[in-house]
Amino acid sequence: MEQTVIKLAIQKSGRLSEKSIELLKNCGIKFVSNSSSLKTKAFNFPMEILFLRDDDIPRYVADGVADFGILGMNEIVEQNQEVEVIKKLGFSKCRLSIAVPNDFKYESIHSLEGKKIATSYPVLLEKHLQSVGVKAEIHEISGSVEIAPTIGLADAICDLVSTGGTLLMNGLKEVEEIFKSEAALIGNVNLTVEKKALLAKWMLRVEAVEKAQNNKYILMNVPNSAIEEVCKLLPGMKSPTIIPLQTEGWSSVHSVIHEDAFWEIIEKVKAAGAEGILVCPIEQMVL
Ligand code: PRT
Ligand code: ZN
Repeated sequence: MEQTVIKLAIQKSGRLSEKSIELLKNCGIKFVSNSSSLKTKAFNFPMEILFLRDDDIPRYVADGVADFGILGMNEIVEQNQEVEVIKKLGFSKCRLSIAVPNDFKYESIHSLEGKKIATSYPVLLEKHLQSVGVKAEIHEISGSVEIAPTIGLADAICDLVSTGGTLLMNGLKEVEEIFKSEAALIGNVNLTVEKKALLAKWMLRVEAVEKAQNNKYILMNVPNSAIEEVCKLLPGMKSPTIIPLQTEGWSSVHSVIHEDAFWEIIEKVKAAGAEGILVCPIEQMVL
């Protein structure tokens, strides 16, 4: 019987490509790709990877040409194809915002009434304007949206922003954020049981990598008299591991701590008497 293989579409070249490939490699999925390949097969996981323009991914997934796809939520919602959002992936974060020239007297969204707004995201913009009861003329353009006001094509723009540098360079100010975006994994809505099982296997790895990236392995030497106090400060996966040192009266204490609480915990254990604190990255974490 032929082995089931899942087909994943990722962006061929652009802002999502590197992180999409990194996500697969961190999950231990190995494959070779070069700039001219349109598809490749993983050696050690039943997965075929298709390299496409991000705009084409929702339709390919909806049609079942690909089973899964990775792309920005902005494009997923804008295209409104029949696909399922399986998981938000936390990278390529950005926002879709309305911006106006610096000298535009902007008081509220109603300042845009009757104005011309240039965007590559007409669906998301229209939805937002409707929700706030503003009627404006939407001018759809596919690129270099930020120059539209300078060349007299529009009064305002609605475009993706990450650092804000592009707006600044073009004499524009951000006035309304209308959508928050990040990369997400989408799937076909009619997956077979076999493909769903492969998805579950892959997701177990994705989640293990995600947890590992948010946690650190910490080791420290602690005088036995301070172990109780130090252990109270360390959450660990179950409880900290304590191993006696050769030096009498001292132990090595190991634990896992969340990145967010990292510095606070280090300061506290140090104050409690811990020494020689080592912090190591974790590759995978399966709970
Ligand atoms: O060729 P293909 O169609 O595959 O790629 P593309 O040119 O359509 O997309 P690409 O690679 O530019 O972006 C892919 C996805 O990355 C987007 O759909 C978003 O989900 C995400 N992303 C994250 C961004 C940005 N940040 C971003 N800053 N996409 C575009 N930008 C642009 C923005 O349009 C503006 O021109 O960057 C500029 C603003 O950046 P700052 O940092 O100056 O604010
Ligand atoms: Zn695109």
